[in-house]
Amino acid sequence: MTEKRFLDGKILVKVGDITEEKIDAIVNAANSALLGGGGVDGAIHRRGGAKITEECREIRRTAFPHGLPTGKAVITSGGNLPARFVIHTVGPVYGTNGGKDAALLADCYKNSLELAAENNLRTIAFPSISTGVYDYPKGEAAKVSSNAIRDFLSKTDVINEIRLIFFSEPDARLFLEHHNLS
Ligand code: AR6
Repeated sequence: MTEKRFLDGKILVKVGDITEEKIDAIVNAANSALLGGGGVDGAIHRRGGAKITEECREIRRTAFPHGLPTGKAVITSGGNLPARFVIHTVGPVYGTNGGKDAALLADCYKNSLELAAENNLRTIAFPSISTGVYDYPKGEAAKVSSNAIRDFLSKTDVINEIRLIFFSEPDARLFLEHHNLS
């Protein structure tokens, strides 16, 4: 699949491994413990190294002793990754939030983008949050994420580029069939 751009070129849709993105920030689909796990979270902590995990531990200790709530986002350095920073957010476990899955997934995108903008970061890459272990249907997630991103870009111009990184070609195609970017 060739890469696709939307919204005046500000959004790039591509297939790849997010840990290889050379960019201001990549977003991690974490869990509330913030100490690593499987999927993209495991890959980011593995490649990023102990510095990221240490910073996460400190965030837990000082700000979120009971864990990062679903939908919220925090930032650490990028450790050994090509990305300068990692923004960690916790997606909803699909079907366990009393009908609030979509609102919580939208919060992940909105809060991650706001945190990037607050830190004067211009470029950010997202994985498809919650669509792995957390079981969010990929077509529905495409609608929610694209709406949240479009809303954010309509309000601020701090962010120059948002890359949406899909781990497989079928996942990227599914996004392209369901998004609301154009
Ligand atoms: N680059 C880009 N996308 C990836 C990569 C990668 N390196 N690896 C996986 N994906 P998941 P979740 C895709 O399960 O559903 C973890 O154990 C993957 O194909 O990583 O939010 C955490 O610790 C899928 O489309 O995250 C949490 O406990 C998407 O990333 C829990 O899983 C998200 O899949 C979070 O579950």
